[in-house]
Amino acid sequence: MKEALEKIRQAAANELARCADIKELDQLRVKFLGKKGELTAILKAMGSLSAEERPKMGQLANEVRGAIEESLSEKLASLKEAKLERQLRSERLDVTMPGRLPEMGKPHPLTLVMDEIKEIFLGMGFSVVSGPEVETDHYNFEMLNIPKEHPARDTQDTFYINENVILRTQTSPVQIRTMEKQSPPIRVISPGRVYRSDAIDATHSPLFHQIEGLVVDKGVTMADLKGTLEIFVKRLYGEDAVVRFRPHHFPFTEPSAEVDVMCFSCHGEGCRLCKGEGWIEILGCGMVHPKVLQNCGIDPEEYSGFAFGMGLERVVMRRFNIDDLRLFFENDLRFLDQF
Ligand code: 2NL
Repeated sequence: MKEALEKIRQAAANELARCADIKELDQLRVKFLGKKGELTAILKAMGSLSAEERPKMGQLANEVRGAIEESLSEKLASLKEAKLERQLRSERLDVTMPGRLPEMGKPHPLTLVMDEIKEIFLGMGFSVVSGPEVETDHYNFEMLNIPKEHPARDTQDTFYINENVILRTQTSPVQIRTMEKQSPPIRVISPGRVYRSDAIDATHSPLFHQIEGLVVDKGVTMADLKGTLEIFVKRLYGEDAVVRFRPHHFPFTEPSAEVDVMCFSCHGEGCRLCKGEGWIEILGCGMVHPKVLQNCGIDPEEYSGFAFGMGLERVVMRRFNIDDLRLFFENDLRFLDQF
């Protein structure tokens, strides 16, 4: 029996030394000290010993149990420590590492210049109005004195939703709606998206942006139109910008004009930028046609007004020397990050 106890002590010491994880250690505890364990089996057999032998063996058995228990708890402590050590190593944080830079967004170049243009007109007492992009033939054409046979109304040029509903081809319908609702004096600009049934290339897009403006009051003349637009162009392009008005035709204004600014590259000589013209066209304008005023319930005998319209993309392209309009709509950050 003594040899059996010594064997258990030795076996426990060997197996504990080899044991490398906590679960396995628990299995060893059961194996050596459990109710069905090796030591318990020996204690049960103690009854067959003589009265002389029993206490000695009992003492030895207790000693072996004590030794195994002590080794088990030492081993448990060292396994736990090793586990914590591993965890600390694998979860180590380097608090000195630089932080990740937050990616800052920025305004689109079209938004940038649109805001600048709005700001110029707000500074001259205009307010900004907006309206639907899906419009009726009535507001987009009829009210603007655009005749039935006008090429702009062709299905080749305009997106038709149905016979009477279209995508607006200009932002003028917003100003028509303003004149219907508001009585003069009116000083508004209407910036926004407009649509034309064009194939996409470097200078055309089925979606682009327009800024239109409208002033209606008593005694508004062509001089007001010229003064206002000249100030606008100089604020946009610089005080030394040279402006010229050139007769034109629009169905909704009479008289009508186009506004050119002298080419800043060749100063009127003619170069590649202005295609040899010496001048660059930037907007169309005119005195609001009496029929248009009348259509909106404004008496043309009492009131007069001027209106103008310009395309935003072309202004932005010239400002930043951009040669392909498609860049505005492709969301390529290599392009957008430059502004
Ligand atoms: C251009 C020319 C223009 C207008 C737009 C307008 C609006 C109303 C009444 C009369 Cl409600 N006219 N707008 C007038 C003249 C020219 O735009 O070349 N746009 C890109």
